[in-house]
Amino acid sequence: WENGTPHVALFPCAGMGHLIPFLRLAVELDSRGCATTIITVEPPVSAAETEYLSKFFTIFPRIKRLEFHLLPHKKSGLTNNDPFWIQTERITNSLHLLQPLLSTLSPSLSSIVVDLAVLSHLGSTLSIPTYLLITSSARFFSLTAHLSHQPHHTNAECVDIPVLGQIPLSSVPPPLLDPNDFFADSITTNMLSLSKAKGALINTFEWFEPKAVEALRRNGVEHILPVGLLEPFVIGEALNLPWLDEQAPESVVYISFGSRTALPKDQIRELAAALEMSVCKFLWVLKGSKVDKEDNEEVEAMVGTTFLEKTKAKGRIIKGWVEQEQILAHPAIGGFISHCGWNSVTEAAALGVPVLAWPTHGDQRVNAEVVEEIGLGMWVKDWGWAGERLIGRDEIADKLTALMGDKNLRVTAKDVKEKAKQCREIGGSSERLLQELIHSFKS
Ligand code: BUP
Repeated sequence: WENGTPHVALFPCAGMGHLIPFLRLAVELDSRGCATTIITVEPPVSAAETEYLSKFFTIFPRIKRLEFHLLPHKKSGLTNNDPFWIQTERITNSLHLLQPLLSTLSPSLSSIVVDLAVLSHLGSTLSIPTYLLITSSARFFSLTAHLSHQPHHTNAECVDIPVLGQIPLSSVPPPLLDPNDFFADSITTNMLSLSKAKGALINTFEWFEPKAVEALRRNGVEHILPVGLLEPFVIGEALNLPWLDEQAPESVVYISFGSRTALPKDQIRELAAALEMSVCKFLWVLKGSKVDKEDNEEVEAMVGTTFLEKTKAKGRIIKGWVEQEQILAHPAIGGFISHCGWNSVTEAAALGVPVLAWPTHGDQRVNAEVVEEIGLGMWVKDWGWAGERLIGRDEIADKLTALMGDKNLRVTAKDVKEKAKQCREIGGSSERLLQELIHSFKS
């Protein structure tokens, strides 16, 4: 690295949904002349994280890796049963070991971009500018900002956020309303420390979430940087799915519930039955457990051999990691049944793929509201949170037909794609913010 090159460290917490946007940002900074270091927590929770990181550093040798070895998990009095949130708790308990590690970096750091979960601990100890990268929607960030400052500002039906409007209580993840839950505690503590951050980067763009971005700015979160949609990169080989290549344009629905959601077994069966009933072709990424290392069940046992026999010509099920962004970019894909993890939403938006939102937990119902409002997709609100009720095969098949047959949705989804592209072009709203950010790293 040349003298005077700004050096930025990026610090994602747990899970692919956090790692991927941080790595995308790292590539964006690297390609614009920043020296870049990724802090990787050791050991990661999932095999996907280990494998993805190893490929990443081979493909981008200029980006450096700083391994941060965690202390064993210390149980607190808070409720925390999610392996990825347990990892986050473990990270926060180990943070005092990070600072000495950071001071060994050369050239010394000009800035650090961190996940929200570590802001309150880290922000006060570091003497360099600290930025956040928010891995959810501006809408969800707005909601957490509001609830952290006005926890009692909810009524039986909704949370009323100035400028943004109402978010129904049914969209707020229940753990966020439980002060004894680690999720709520972490979000509140860190949101109350927002002044420690010089700015909050969000993987969204002004046109996509105008009210939420404005609400954040007007409700006291001043330095909001909607720099998205962050550009994906190719990590593996080119997509090798000959079956998909043979399908007609926009005829296949892609189904995925993200890297950390396994649908209940009976729900998997109903979804399979719906696919069998439907005339629609499908490509389904199936998961049997929250953490991939524990996912040992064979596809046959999960959906039945009869289903596989009967749907041989019209669909494929894949277990394990796929290149989702490349699949969504494939001309044969015409719809996406998605849990609405924010990265999946941004990928559908960037590629103009209509979404049938099927949120399961966390920020996903709030993200589904964004999808519906902008016209990128449809959503059956009363399907509820995962496991709340069994969604029957007829209902799913009906919605799938509606998704794949909705010509207007295809048109609006393509418009979203065009708008996403424009804001990343020179002079576009996101590109301008990214350039300003890099300029501030240099000064
Ligand atoms: Br599964 C899977 N391949 O097989 P989300 C996911 N992905 O590329 P999540 C693959 O992981 P959080 C696979 O494209 C997206 O970039 C996908 O992030 C990619 O959901 C990312 O969509 C998944 O935000 O994370 O995994 O539930 O809970 O943090 O939202």
